[in-house]
Amino acid sequence: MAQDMTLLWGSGSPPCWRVMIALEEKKLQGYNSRLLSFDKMEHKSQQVLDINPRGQVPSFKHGNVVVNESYAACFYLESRFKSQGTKLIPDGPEEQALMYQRMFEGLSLYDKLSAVIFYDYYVPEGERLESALKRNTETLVTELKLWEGYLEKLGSGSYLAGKDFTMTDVVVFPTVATAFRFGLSAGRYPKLGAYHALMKERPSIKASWPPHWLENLKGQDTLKDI
Ligand SMILES: N[C@@H](CCC(=O)N[C@@H](CS)C(=O)NCC(=O)O)C(=O)O
Repeated sequence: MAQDMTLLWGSGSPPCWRVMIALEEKKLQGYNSRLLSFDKMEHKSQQVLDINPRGQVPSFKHGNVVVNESYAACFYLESRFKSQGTKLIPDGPEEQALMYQRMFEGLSLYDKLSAVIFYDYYVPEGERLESALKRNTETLVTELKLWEGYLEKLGSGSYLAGKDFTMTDVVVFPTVATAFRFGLSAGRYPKLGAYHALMKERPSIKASWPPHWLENLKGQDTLKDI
């Protein structure tokens, strides 16, 4: 079944990683996996543009179905392979509401994290301001504390939307892992640290861990003091 699926992806890209985790959880190993190089601008190649006119990854195709947005691809896989692998959307209305709430809040976390760790990438040299980066960092700290509080409330050993692993973990974990890769301290954020450690043991996470993180075990220290 998975042979008619193609995923074009980049190492360390949280949106790509979401789709890879979903594919693993839904037991769809064996898909055509094409790792592209951002350095070589392969995400702007014709191969990508043919599927995704934005020239972005993930670019995902299943048979004739193209679904590139990472959240959309994850929902598509869950709905198409509902009874296969891990059930990612709980049945209970309250559990479902929390799952949706947290997964979309995850986009705020991702934006706020990106505004700090990719500040130099997004803002041209002449337009960078220390005050802006400081403000972005404060905004990120507020956001991280919110997530720390959510996990605290759920109790130890919890996932992001409750006691069970859900779609929220599929889409938000890559952002949490990226924060730690950029030096976030598990000492300052112990609940997020414990969640990160718990998730690192999960087979779908191990199988999809960014290859360049494995090659170079040491990440950046951008967030070490926040
Ligand atoms: N909203 C998209 C975002 C995809 C995205 O931003 N991909 C990045 C890699 S993390 C990319 O391809 N950037 C290159 C570009 O925008 O030119 C999704 O969630 O799939």
